[in-house]
Amino acid sequence: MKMTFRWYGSGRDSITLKQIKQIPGMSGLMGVLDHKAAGEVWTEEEIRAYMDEVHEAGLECEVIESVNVHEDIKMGLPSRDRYIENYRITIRNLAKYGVKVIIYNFMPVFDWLRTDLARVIPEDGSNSLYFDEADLGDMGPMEIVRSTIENSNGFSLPGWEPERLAELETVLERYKTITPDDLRENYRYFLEGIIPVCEECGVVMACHPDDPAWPVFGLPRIAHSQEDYDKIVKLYDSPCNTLCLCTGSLGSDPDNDIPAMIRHFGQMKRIGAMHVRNVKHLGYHKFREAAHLSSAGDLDLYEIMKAVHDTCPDTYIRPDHGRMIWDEVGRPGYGLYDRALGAVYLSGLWEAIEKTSAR
Ligand code: DNO
Repeated sequence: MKMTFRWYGSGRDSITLKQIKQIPGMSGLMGVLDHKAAGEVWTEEEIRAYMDEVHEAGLECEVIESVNVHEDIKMGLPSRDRYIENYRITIRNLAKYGVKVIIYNFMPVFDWLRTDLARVIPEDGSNSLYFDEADLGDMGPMEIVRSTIENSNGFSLPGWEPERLAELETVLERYKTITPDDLRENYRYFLEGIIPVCEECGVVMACHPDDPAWPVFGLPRIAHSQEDYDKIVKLYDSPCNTLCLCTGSLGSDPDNDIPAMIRHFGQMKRIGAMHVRNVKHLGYHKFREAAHLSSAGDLDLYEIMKAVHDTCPDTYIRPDHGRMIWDEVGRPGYGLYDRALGAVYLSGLWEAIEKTSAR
């Protein structure tokens, strides 16, 4: 297992590489070129500059996140071939700089979605990302986009890049005629275009789940349950077609048994990376993000780490979103303190599991 951290790049993150390096047990990053629009080529020069900086800080970067898939690919428009070609070039460029896993998603329009980015947790006065479908009912997509961007403390949020959302109304309209099966077929076409390139250059694609783990605004969503992922891995049968098992995204639906899902896909060798965090269920389609500790939420992090240890021990993990604690101001979900606590807690669980299983 390699413990990693998400970092957005100099000038785009409230956190420095030095701070990340000082978190015990941190091997490197799940990196991102935050300024890239979906469909654009990530050039060698841009990748090299990011990697040089990371390596100088004594960190690795074998995982890259959010190489976003252009909406035309998801919608199956004729222009998709151009964007798939760009994606292939990006995969090759990333491979040249040591990238082994690319985390992406195939969610129409929205990446993750929340109705409050800083909901105060009454027990301790910290705050975290929160979702209540009842609040969404009053809002509508345009309004949620506005409020999410306005409340992000001046930072861009992954998946909420302004240029991606510029044509929102047109795109939402187009999706009305696209069924989940259509979306899956478009997904197959995409995988047929890119997986052979991954096989050639030793890169694994890891599909991030829908977050929250159910359809929103009537948009088709096809990656939020074990059944969904069974279909996805069959769309293109290759060890390079894997999932990024995000415990908090999938765990927003109490019907998803996360340790069982890890064992299922881990045994199949189809887990390319893990995002690990806890979630507290508050009612129907209502939850908030919690501290990583099992007792702080509804997921059993010991069972989660045990399942990883037993079935995919070589995977990459990052502590996913954290709460905002100790008066930190930063990108919602991506502060330093709570994610650092999460990383060390998960490393502690790992050490205990390793030592007891070696006996
Ligand atoms: C949210 C992140 C996601 C993830 C993308 C990958 O905070 O986990 O934005 O990086 O879905 O494409």
